[in-house]
Amino acid sequence: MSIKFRYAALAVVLIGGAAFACKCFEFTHASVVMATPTMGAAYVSLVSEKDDTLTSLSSDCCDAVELHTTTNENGVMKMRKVDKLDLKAGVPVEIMGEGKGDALHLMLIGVKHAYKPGQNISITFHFAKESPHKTRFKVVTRAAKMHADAAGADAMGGMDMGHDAAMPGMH
Ligand SMILES: [Cu+2]
Repeated sequence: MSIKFRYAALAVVLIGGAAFACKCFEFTHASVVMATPTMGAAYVSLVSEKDDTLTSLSSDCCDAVELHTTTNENGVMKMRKVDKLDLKAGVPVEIMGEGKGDALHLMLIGVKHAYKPGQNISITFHFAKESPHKTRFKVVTRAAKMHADAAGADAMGGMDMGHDAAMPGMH
C-alpha cells in the first residue's frame, strides 16, 4: 500500500465519520452541586433524537459517575444505582433530582479536585446505539439549584410574587 493511498483511505474515514455525525442529543439545565469535597450530584435534562439507551457515564473529574434514583422506603430516603435508562425519541428525560420524575441524578464519586461554583465538569454519556457524547456541567451552589427548580415551576404556574415584592428600586 503506497503512502498516498493510505492518506486517501484515512481521509475517507474522517469525512465519512463527519457525514454520519448527528446532533442526536440535547442537554439542558446541566448543573452540579457538590455535597462534600469528594462527592457531588449532577443534574441534566436529556432528549434523544432517536430511541436509544443510556448505558454508562464517565468523566476525568472522578473515580466514577453513576446514574442514581432516590426512593422513599418506609420513610428512609435511599439511593440506588440505575444500570441503564431507556430514551424514547423526542421525550425529555429529567435527571433533575428529588421531586422530579423518578428522582434521578448523576452521582459523582471520588471527585479529584475541589470544584467551586462557576467551574465546569465534563461528563461523557455512553449509549447503546449512538457514539458517546460529552457535555459540560456548571458547578452551582445548592441554593442556586433550588432557585432554578423553583423558577421552572413558576414558569409553568404563574408569577413568583415573593420575588417581585422583594425587588429593590420599585416605587
Ligand atoms: Cu446518588
